[in-house]
This record gives sequence, C-alpha cells and structure tokens, in this order.
Amino acid sequence: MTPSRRRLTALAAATTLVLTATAGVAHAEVPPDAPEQIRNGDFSDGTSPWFSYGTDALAVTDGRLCTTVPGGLANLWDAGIGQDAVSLIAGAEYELSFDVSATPGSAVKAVLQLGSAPYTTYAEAGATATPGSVHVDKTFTAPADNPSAQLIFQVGGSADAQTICLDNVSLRGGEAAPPYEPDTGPRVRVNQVGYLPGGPKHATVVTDATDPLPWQLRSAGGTVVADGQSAPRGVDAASGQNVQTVDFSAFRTPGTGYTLTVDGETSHPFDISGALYDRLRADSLQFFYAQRSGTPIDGDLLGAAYARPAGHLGVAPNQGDTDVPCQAGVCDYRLDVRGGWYDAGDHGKYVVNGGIATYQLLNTFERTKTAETAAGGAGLGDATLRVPERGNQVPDVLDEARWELEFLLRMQVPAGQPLAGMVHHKIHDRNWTGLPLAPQDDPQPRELHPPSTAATLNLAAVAAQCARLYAPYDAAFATRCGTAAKTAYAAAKAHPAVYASAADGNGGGSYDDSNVTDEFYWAAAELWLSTGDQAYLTDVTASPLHTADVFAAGGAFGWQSVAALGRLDLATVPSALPAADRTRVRASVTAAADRYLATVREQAYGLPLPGDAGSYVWGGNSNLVNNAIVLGTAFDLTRDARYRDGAVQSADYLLGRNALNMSYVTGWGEQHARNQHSRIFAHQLDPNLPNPPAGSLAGGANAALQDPFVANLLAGCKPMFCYVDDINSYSTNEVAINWNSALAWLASFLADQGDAGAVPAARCAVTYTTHGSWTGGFTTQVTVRNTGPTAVNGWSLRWAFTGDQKVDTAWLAKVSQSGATVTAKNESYNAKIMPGASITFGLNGLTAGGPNPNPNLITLNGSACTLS
Ligand code: 9MR
Ligand code: 9MR
Repeated sequence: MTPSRRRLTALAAATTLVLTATAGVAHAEVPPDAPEQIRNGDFSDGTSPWFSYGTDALAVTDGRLCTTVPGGLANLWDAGIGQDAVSLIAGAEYELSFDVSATPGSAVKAVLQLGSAPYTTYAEAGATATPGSVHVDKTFTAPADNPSAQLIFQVGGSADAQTICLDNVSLRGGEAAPPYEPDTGPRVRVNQVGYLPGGPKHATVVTDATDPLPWQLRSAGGTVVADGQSAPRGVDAASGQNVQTVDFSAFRTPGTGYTLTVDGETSHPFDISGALYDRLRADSLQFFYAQRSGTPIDGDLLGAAYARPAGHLGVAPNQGDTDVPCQAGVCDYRLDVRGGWYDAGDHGKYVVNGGIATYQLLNTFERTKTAETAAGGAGLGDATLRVPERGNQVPDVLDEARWELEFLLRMQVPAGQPLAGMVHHKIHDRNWTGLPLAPQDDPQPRELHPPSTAATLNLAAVAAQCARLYAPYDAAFATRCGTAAKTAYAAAKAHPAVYASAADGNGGGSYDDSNVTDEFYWAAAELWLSTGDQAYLTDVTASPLHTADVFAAGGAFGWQSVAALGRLDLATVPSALPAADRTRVRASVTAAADRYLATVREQAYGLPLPGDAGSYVWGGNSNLVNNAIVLGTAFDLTRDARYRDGAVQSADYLLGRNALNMSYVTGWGEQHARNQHSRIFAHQLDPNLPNPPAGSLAGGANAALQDPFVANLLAGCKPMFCYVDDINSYSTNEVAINWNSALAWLASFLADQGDAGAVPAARCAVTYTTHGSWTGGFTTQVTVRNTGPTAVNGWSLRWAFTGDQKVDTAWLAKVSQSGATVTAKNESYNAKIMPGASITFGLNGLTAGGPNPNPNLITLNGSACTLS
C-alpha cells in the first residue's frame, strides 16, 4: 500500500480507532527520514522474522500477514503475533503505525515491550479491528533504551475464533543501528586450550601481508622456543579474510602459557599437554545431567548454581509430563512420558533428536570395546561423572544415556491402541514460552504429537544398541529394550511413510523429515548387530544406502540424516558380516575420512567443513564435529595417524582457531561462548541464573541468519562471522543435546590420544577361534604369538564381548570379566612368550541368546594385536 493510500485509510478508519495512551506522551514530530526499525513490515519477504504464539501458523495472504486465533482465550495476551530485536533509544521519538483487520471482529493491542519477564511496556496502541482494515498511528517518546525490544500484537481474548491480518507495520524513529563490530582480539588465532605434544599444531594469522612472515613461539617466561616462517594462504572464503598459516607441530615440549607471535600480534596463551582434554570428556557429558527432565538437579553434584527442582512432573504450575494428552484429534489416550533430557534451550522433548544424542553417548561407550586407544575405558567407567547413579557399578555414561532411553521407551504407542508400536514424534508446550523460564515454572499444557516413522525407527535403533550394551549390567532392561526395538521396527515397516509435518512447529521445533530410508538402514543395522538375526541383515543389504556414499561434505550425519550411523557401526561393531562386505564398509569410512582430511588441509582455519555459506548452517558446529568423528573412527579402524591428527586438528576451530577468535565451548579457552540460548541457563537475562555449565557447545556460525536478533545485526556476514554470543540468537547460539553428544564423542576420543605420539607397530598376532557353539553356550580357543623383537614377560590379554556373553570356565589362563570386558592373564607357567613363540588358552562361555561374533580388537598389555 502506498503512503498516500495509507493516509486515506487512516482518515476513513478514524471513527473506529481507539488509542490507548500509556507510557510516553503523544508527539507530532518524527522526521520524515527517520529510520525504520521494523523488518519486513510489508510482508514482501514472507513471514520471517515474525512469530506467533497461541495462533495457527502465520501465512502471507494478499500481501498481508494473516492467521486464525481460537475463540475463548481468556486474555488479550493469550495469543500474539510479534517480532523481536526492535531497537529503542531512551528519549527518542517514534511513530508506530499499522493496518489490522479481524473477522468477525475483535480488540487488538500492539505493545512494544521487554520480550521477557517482567515484560515492561514501553508503548502501546489498541484498536477495535473489524473485517475492513483499520489504520492505527501513534507517536511516543521511548521511556528506556532497549536494543532488543519486542513488538507484539496481542490478539487473544475474543469469544469467537478470529481471522487476523496485519499490514504496513512500521516503527520509525531513533537511530539506524550502528554496524556491528565483534571484538575479535589478537589476529593470531590458536586453539586457546592447547595442543597435544605429538599432535598437529597449527595457527591462522589474519594479515594484509602476502609474503611469508616470521613467527616466534614463546614459553610462559617469554623465551623464544621455536620460530619459522608462515605460509600465505590468500583470501579464505569462509571468513573473507586474507590469512596465513603457521605450522609448529615439530615443537613437542609440554608446558603451559605458550604464545605465538606473528606480524606484531601475540595469540591468546595455550598449553602443550597430553592431558588437555581429560576434563572436557567429563564436562561435555555433564551437560546431559543439567538438561534432565523429571528429576531435581542436585547442587552438590553439579554446583549450587545449577540446583533446581524437578521439572514437568505434574506439579503445578506444570501440567506434565506424567499424564500427557495428544494434540486435539491425534489420539484419545494419555501417556506418562516423564524423564528424558530437555532438547535444547526449550523444554521440548523430541524423539529423533533424543535418538541421535543417545546413539552418540552409547557409541562413545561402545568405542571402549573396539578402539585401541579407548580400550582401557577408564575415563568412561563408574564414578567418572557427577550423576546420582555414580557408584552403582555401571559406567556413568550408560546411566546418563539410560535417563533418555527410559523416556524414549515411554513415547511408544501402547499395545491395543491404533498404531501400536509406533513412537510419538515429540512432546512439548502447546505454545512457545519466553526466556528465562525454569522447567518447574512452565505453565503451558504439554501435548503428544502424532507418531512418525522416523521417531519409530530412532527408537528401534537406539533400543537395539541398548539391548547389547546393557546386557552385562541389567539383563532385564536389555531385554525390555530388545523387545521394544523389534516391535518398533515391525511397526515402522507396517507404516513406512508417516511423516512429521514441517508446519507442526508452534511451541516446539518441528524436526520434520520426509525421507526415512536412512532411518530404516540405521535401525536395521543396529538390530542386526544386536540380534544376529538374518532378516535384519537382509534389510541392511537390500537398502540402496548400503552401497551409497552416505558421508556428506557438510556433515557426515545429523538428526535428519542417519545412514552414516549405521555404516559406522557396521564398520566398528563385531558381527558376522561377510568379510568382503565388511572390507567394503570399512573402506567407505576411510574414503570419507580422506575427503575430510583434504578439507582440513584446504581450509585456512583447518576445519573439516567446506568454506561455502551452505556449509554454515543451524547447529553447524555439530556437523564439523561429526566429520571429525569419521576421522577418529578411521583412525580407530586403521591406526593411520593422519586420521587421528585430522580429528585432533578439528578441535582447534571449536576452541578458538576461527575468524571470531572464540571458543564455542563454555568454560574452555580464553574467550568462550557463555550466553547460549537457554531458558534454564539464562544468566544474560537474569543475573541470578547461571550461564550454561562448562562443556556446553554453541550451535555456531549459521550463514542463513534464521532468528530475528541476527537477521539485521549480522546481515551480509561472511559464513564464519555469522555468530553472536547473545541469548537472543537461537539460530547461532543455542545449546542442544545432539550437539553436545557430538562434542562428548570427540572429547572422549581426544582424551584417549594422550600425547598423540607415533603409533607403535603391532607386536602380537592373535587367533580367536570359536570351536563350538550351542544354545546358551560356546567354547573358544585363543592363540597369541609374539611378533615383536623382545620377549613378553607377563601378559594380560583384553577384549570385549558384544552383548550378553559371559565367561564360564577357562584353562591355561586366569580369565575374568567386568561388564563386557574380558581379561585373560598368564598362569605362572606360561608368563613368558619369546619372540616368534605362541601361547594358547581356552574358555567356555554362556550366552542368553544374543550373537557371539569374534571380537575385532584384542590388546596385549594395552597394545592392539593383529587378528586372524
Ligand atoms: O526458544 C526457541 C528455540 O529453542 C528454538 O530453537 C527456536 C526455533 O524453533 O524458537 C525459539 O523460540 C522462539 C520462537 O520461535 C519465537 N518466539 C520467541 C521464542 C524465544 O526466542
Ligand atoms: O537443530 C535443528 C536444526 O537442524 C534446524 O534447522 C532448526 C530449525 O528447524 O531446528 C533445530 O532444532 C531446534 C528445535 O527445532 C527446537 N529445539 C531447539 C533445537 C536447536 O536449535
């Protein structure tokens, strides 16, 4: 609508106009060239960045923003349409104007306010909207500064359902927002935490220079301990900066407080140490306890600032999660879906995202059975985390994952109901809530959303993992998981195309996915690995994904694409997969790792993510971590140090070697993210609340700028700059369980690398032969040959069973078992194995019906043997 038409409409509508004078006195003079503070107020750009609550989805109809509002809402503010990040300057004059219609007709109020409690009003303008458009115009003086105020149209409170439309929303006045300039500190960018003594050590220097520059590495005392020349790299696409790189890998002396100086700039200090990441493993896993729903968080465990009552246990003002109905029309039963983890900064619980996060925690543990550097499993045992279950003889990471597994199992449709065996996609608030909001204070009704094939297959996959991994600790729980997994898989096959709707995103994320071939592949793979049942292998090999390249450059896997989870487990978890297929599956992992390595070399900031804008997406930090996980897995499979070094180097980006000179992990590095979007850890909004706990990973740079706070602030950013450490930016700076689960895997891998020195040659060869197996039992003979140059004097051989196998009796060795881990130690008479000589021992074992494949990792005194 043109301005002149607007004025005419204003006159025509003057009779129905009601102005409510509140904060600010009406003023006449707002200069004609005053800057516009509302984004997309004419809706020519679609619905973004407008949001609503308590209404149906927003849509642009005939150039206006329209939606319907249910009748019978008690208050005007029970439904709203709004925009965040509106800038107000105290004392400046503004003109707020808009056109609004309502059919059949209703009161509407525009409020400029603080977007979170106590929702201070800065100005408001009310109207009685009718089917014909009403124009509202109001001038006021802003009573306060707020660079991020909220404009909300309150549209609830009418007895009848209404169709509401808005157009020409404008707030003119104040000043144009000054260009945002992040403080990026010294131009020499390093891993602010440090480097492993034997590992790669790279830095990036932002400079105008195009010729190599001299660099100096200094000890904490200021002595130059190494120097050299940097390598010009030209303009880096991801950051838009001209950069050079420094490689000081040859310097291996442990110490603290090193700095790197290039081009007159000195980096943040960092350490060189083999123990850098020991605490990061625990910190990153600790995030999950902090996110637990349905249980009080114990301040003695997590720190007093994090203590809180249980959330969503049906205690007022909470309305859930112990007896939750479906959305209207979806089902007529109610479920107890207490527990689990809150997904992210919101209080929603989503099965597909819970699925991948649980997978990654379980896989972090399963790696202790299959990876040489993790085989000790010490960092992942019982009493390694601050969780209430510590000391129960079960590895704490399994206790934590179980908290979510129990919730996921509750989301399964009970027998006797329509779609029995399927799994509800998600449960969350009916409407979006504001920030901050403690879980126990959430007053919104909670609702189950329809079952989906994707959610059903997520449960099938992780419950299958559960069946094998918990068998040594809690056979009954493992059996319950196994049954649920099989039921879910069968239900998914019966209902293979039930998709969550992309439009179902009010009050919670949609997590929609309309391609579930990858979920089918992943679930079939996990069921095959846990049951050894041929039918699942048939489905695995029949999937076109089994031979496809499933490792995307921009992210090997994620909540929406899970084929690589199946592929990685087929490559690493022992099974009776035919040898040729296993070889091919493993080669697909190393081929992907080769490509990620090439990307690490190509990127001047040394990360395994391409430099184009399309690779910097919502949660992109988890994508680069997941690519690093493929590198780590390739190392576990091959012992080729190039892959390990690629994974180690990937951590540099997360911990400060990036365009913003920012560590994305709270509490780690000199300059780290601390204001992530979270209703619980909302310190930025309320100083009485804590920041996210140490070890919380921010979503990271997102070139699509998908929240209103960054849409203006960062407009035009180069991909690596599209991030701000502000609680309002949920599309660049949220926390989420699937991002921290990726960090936990990588942190655990890094902690396991110690100094990351040379990989020793194998010094032993083992033949592991199961001579006979029968229902409930098997007999195995193990021969160890010393292939090294020196005698072995005293040996301890270790491997892990896949699932429910138990050692019964043994001969010619002392054999013991803890969890799934079997340790065979020499008798006094066979302690010595001369070079070239062998010893043999045997054992009888029991199974509860699970498969009994040969282990694919056997260590002698901690070092891997070759297997035949
Ligand atoms: O807080 C929500 C965050 O967890 C989600 O990732 C995001 C996108 O679904 O939405 C956030 O909630 C905002 C909502 O979408 C619009 N109104 C403001 C809410 C809080 O910032
Ligand atoms: O991680 C999700 C990301 O891949 C999507 O692009 C985004 C928008 O749909 O949603 C992200 O997930 C959010 C979820 O919808 C609601 N809880 C917070 C999640 C993290 O931001």
